[in-house]
Amino acid sequence: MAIYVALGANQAAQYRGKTVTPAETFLLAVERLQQFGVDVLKTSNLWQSPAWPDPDAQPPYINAVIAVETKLDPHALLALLKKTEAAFGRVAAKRNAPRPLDLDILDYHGQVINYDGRTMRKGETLTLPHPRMLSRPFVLMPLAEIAPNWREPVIMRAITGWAARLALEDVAPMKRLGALLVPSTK
Ligand code: PH2
Ligand code: MG
Ligand code: MG
Repeated sequence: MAIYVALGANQAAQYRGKTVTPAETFLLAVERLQQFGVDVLKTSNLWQSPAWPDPDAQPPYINAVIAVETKLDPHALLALLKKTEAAFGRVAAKRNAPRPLDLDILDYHGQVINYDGRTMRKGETLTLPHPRMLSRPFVLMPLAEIAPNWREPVIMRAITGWAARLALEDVAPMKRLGALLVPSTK
């Protein structure tokens, strides 16, 4: 069992005085995570999909999933992800607002934290597994690439089962763009 982190972006980022595209942002962000004690074991392809839930109001997203290992506990890892988002110009905004970088912990060694099966509990900052990942093609498709045997840790349903529940109209617009080429630390 590993730790899985989802990456998302639908805006250019500002990083060290330069404007960078979402694909460049992912590479730089992963390098930065490696510098702060996160080993990257596997990376998915990059996937493009319409912004959910409002595809006409926002640019499409680029998404990917990485498998990592780290000595950081879930809360320390979350803090590092938030700091990394901020380093790429992410500012606090409304839920689902366009963003230069989103880093979400999907699963941390199967740990279940603050989870009620559907939503983020009010006032909680960390919910595991990620409560909305199971209905999102832009999370499930890249996760399935690198972890075809993954199971949701609460009811242990396989990822293939979750993917089969997705609506075709949500899956059909997904476009696979090619690999996220991160130098592995392992
Ligand atoms: N993330 C969101 C909201 N909507 N849509 C796509 N296609 N990809 C995302 O990563 C995404 C989204 C909030 O985190
Ligand atoms: Mg997110
Ligand atoms: Mg997030």
